[in-house]
Amino acid sequence: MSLSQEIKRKTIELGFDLAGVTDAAPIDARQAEIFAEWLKSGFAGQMDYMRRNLDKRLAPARLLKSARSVIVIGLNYTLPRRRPEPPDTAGLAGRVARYAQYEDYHPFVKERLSGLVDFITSRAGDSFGFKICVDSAPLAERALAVRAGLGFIGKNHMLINPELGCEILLGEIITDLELCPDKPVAKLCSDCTKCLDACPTGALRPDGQFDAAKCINYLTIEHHGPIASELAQKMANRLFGCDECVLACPYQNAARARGNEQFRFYADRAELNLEEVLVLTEESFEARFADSPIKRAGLDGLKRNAAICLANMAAEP
Ligand code: B12
Ligand code: SF4
Ligand code: SF4
Repeated sequence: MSLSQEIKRKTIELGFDLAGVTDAAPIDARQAEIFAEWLKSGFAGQMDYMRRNLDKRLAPARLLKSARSVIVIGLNYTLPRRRPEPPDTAGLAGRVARYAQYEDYHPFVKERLSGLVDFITSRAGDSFGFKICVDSAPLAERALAVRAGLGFIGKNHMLINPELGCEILLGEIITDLELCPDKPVAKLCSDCTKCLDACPTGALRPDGQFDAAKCINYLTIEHHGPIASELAQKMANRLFGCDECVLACPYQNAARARGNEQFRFYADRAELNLEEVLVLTEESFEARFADSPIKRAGLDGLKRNAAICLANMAAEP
């Protein structure tokens, strides 16, 4: 068995659902262009970090000089089929995006990728260079995942695996080891438009661009300050994030439930009581969400979202 095959087998043993390898070449010119157009159109909203380190984002070798290969992993976060009912929120439920019903995936994925580095060391010695990336590194993760054969990019802009659907979190090890690259998957959306039809705000534009500044994930998690009223109304009772374009996708509907039991799921984070959110203190917020992606919104952001959800509920006929 080649080192690349051994690494992919070990990746699955470590609890990931997908693994692939690509070379460390920069992402192709068309995708770099998509990225530049996206920034120019103002679709990044207040996410200034997306404008920084652009050279690195488009070329793994800018993150690790000696880079030759990138190992890309996928972690399935489809909800467990059998799960406890969320607690009763007395008609005051604020909905939480599905990835945030699990523990924070960043440390979870990083820890297991470190385990994979240990395994590679046991096979190839300790003289290789590597860099572990999960989400926050300036790296075009979806573009690399396509190249590593994990799936294709759908009209909902998600990396979609034909068997596992869209609910896949990504992580990478950039390394100077020469590994055997996988081939991209050729599957497409054809004439389906279900995700575009399902998007409440028009963030998924008919011209194929993604206006992140209108996406409810952006508004409820990344955006600071007030939310424009026409967008706030479209949040309905979405307190943190949104999954509509993912759940509308036929590939997601056919997906298997999560495979990794160690990735902790919290049934009591599916919906939060909005009035309880409004009375959280910094201490109670920290204590409740220390291991949750929800902390990313910050206490002020979460309270702003809760107030909008309550106003939307009060305005319902
Ligand atoms: C900024 C960001 C956001 C922003 C903007 C999202 C966006 N679509 O750009 C906001 C806050 C809105 C967001 C939301 C979500 N995010 Co986010 N986000 C990121 C982040 C940090 C950067 C993404 C980025 O570069 N955007 C800029 C655009 C231009 O790039 P892009 O969409 O990746 O597109 C590139 C390629 O897809 C390619 N491409 C584009 N079109 C096409 C078409 C074809 C045919 C091909 C081949 C290639 C291609 O070119 C582009 C340039 O390289 C990444 C992590 C990372 N470091 O990459 C996570 C990431 C993309 N997010 C992720 C997730 C899970 C989400 C949410 C599902 C959260 C949730 N609710 O559960 C939503 C999904 C919203 C959506 N439909 O995209 C996952 C995606 C996993 C997957 N299966 O795709 C990532 C990879 C994080 C991770 N490590 O798992 N996110
Ligand atoms: S996550 Fe929601 S708001 Fe964002 S693009 Fe998808 S459907 Fe639209
Ligand atoms: S819903 Fe349809 S158009 Fe959208 S990503 Fe899925 S298959 Fe593609």
